[in-house]
Amino acid sequence: MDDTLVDGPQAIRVTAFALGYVPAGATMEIDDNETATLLIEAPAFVTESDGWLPLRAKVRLSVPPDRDITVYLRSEDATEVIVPATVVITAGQTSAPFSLQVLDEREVDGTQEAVISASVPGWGAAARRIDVEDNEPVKLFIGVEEENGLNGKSPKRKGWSRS
Ligand SMILES: [Ca+2]
Ligand SMILES: [Ca+2]
Ligand SMILES: [Ca+2]
Repeated sequence: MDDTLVDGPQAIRVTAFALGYVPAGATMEIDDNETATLLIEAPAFVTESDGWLPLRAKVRLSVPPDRDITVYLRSEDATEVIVPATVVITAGQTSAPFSLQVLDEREVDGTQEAVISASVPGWGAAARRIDVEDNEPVKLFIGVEEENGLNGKSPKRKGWSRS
């Protein structure tokens, strides 16, 4: 079905009637051929302390759709950032905001690259990298171990340590 509408993949209900048979239905998906480009806008840097970032990211379409478009979201590293499963760009709009949840773990893991992706079946996908900075305090200290008398041989040690 080639129309001029930017309407995304559509579920077409095909119903067959035949004398003496109960109506049978089948659903198939027809991909739209009026394509639009999908983009993700999101902060380039976040920190683990940010936690819940309400509506701080956005999916954007190059042209407004003629009907509501469901965009599927995915976080490639769900240990760093969580995104909702879907967001809907309503007809006539070119963007829809969504929230980010930055996870705060206790691991000293430095800055991690978290990639989030958005896709509309038949339209391809978009991806966006978010650098998630660690918030674990890194304590530097000089430790001097005391001899504990075990064989009298425990060496005194100086060192750098992270905790
Ligand atoms: Ca943390
Ligand atoms: Ca961490
Ligand atoms: Ca982390």
